[in-house]
Amino acid sequence: MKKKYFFRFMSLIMVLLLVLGGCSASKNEEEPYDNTEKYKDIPKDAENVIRVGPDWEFTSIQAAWDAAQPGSLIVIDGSATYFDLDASLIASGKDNITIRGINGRPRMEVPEGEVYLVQRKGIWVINSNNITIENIEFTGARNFESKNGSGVRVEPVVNITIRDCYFHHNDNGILTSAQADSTVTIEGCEFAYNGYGDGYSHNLYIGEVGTLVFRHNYSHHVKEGHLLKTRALNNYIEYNRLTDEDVKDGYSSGAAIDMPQGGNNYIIGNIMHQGNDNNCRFVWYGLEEKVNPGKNLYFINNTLVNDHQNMREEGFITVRDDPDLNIVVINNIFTGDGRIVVDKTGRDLDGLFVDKSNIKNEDPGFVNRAAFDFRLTKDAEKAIDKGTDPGKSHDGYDLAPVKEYRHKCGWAERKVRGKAIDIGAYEY
Ligand SMILES: [Ca+2]
Repeated sequence: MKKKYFFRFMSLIMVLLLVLGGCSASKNEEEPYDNTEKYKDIPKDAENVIRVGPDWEFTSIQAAWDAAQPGSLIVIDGSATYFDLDASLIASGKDNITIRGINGRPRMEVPEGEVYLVQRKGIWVINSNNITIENIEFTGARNFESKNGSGVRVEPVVNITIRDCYFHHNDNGILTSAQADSTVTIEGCEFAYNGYGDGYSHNLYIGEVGTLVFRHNYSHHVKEGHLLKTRALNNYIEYNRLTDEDVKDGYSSGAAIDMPQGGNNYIIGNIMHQGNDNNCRFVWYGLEEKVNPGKNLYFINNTLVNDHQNMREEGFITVRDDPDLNIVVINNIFTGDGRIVVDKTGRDLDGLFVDKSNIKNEDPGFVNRAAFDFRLTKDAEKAIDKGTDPGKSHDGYDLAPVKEYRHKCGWAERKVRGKAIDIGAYEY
């Protein structure tokens, strides 16, 4: 073989080995989701950019807001931490503004023991419409009187998007007011170690808004409150990881999802876990007196794992006592003790809801249950190709999952492989 051809041949072999090696590595290890590239720098085509940072024209977020106009992009240098006054913001007087961390994730912090909060409400108080907040960390929002300090407090405004943010060690991560014509969109965020500990503050608490869209978030380790509490009329809760994990120092959720007013709720492709302690509920629907007009609960392709040892009489899903409820439960894995759907009085609703292709009280074979990796192994025969096409909701929403949660705070496309859709939040 001529030298030139020999080298070409050898390079081809090397490429093949790399490709094959790459495939076998990704089969068993979940590659961490990474979006740092997205927030590296100011986009080249961005107009009306206002910069905050130690080396830029503004050092406080509020000063940057005051200089902004509708349509502005406020960027915050992520190489710094911003404390108290420099961190705080009352967003009011103008709409349609994006605030984004770049060059790392900037941290807005109220140091421990201090009580500095805007209007005693939050590190940021949003009183403007159509605001987008991206890639910011909020920590230390405590109000020792109301016990309701929030990383971000949203007043009655129309539409807010909060993306790729991290909320930890606040009374509430996010707390929003009621606003019927508003859509609250929260995606790619992490919530951890929030909650005062009295059960009235939560990793996040959405008021009575029109619609909540909650996608590929990771909510875990809340103190006594819920991993997600929402009073929205319509809730699209898709492809999230809502897990208690190891229960210690009182960080244990009351419920994974509490929807006290019920509504039209689409819960698709989520992973949920409850640990072994007193609080062991997964989903509450419409258990308060005031309820939303919608009576539809779609629970599709979720994976729930209950590590509580004494929950046989409890329900994975607890709903109010109402014969008009439309409860549709398809393609879910329920691992551990518990009935699937019970009402508030503890009555088992078996036979009174749509119940198709669910795995009940069994472990179908997860990649690593102890490490909360609930993807399927090849031995998960009861789950693989055993799902049912969930079809559409009463209002035409496509119920089949199109994504999967990727740790952490990310997602990947979900395509049906094999003969049919798999049961649970992951397609093998
Ligand atoms: Ca399949």
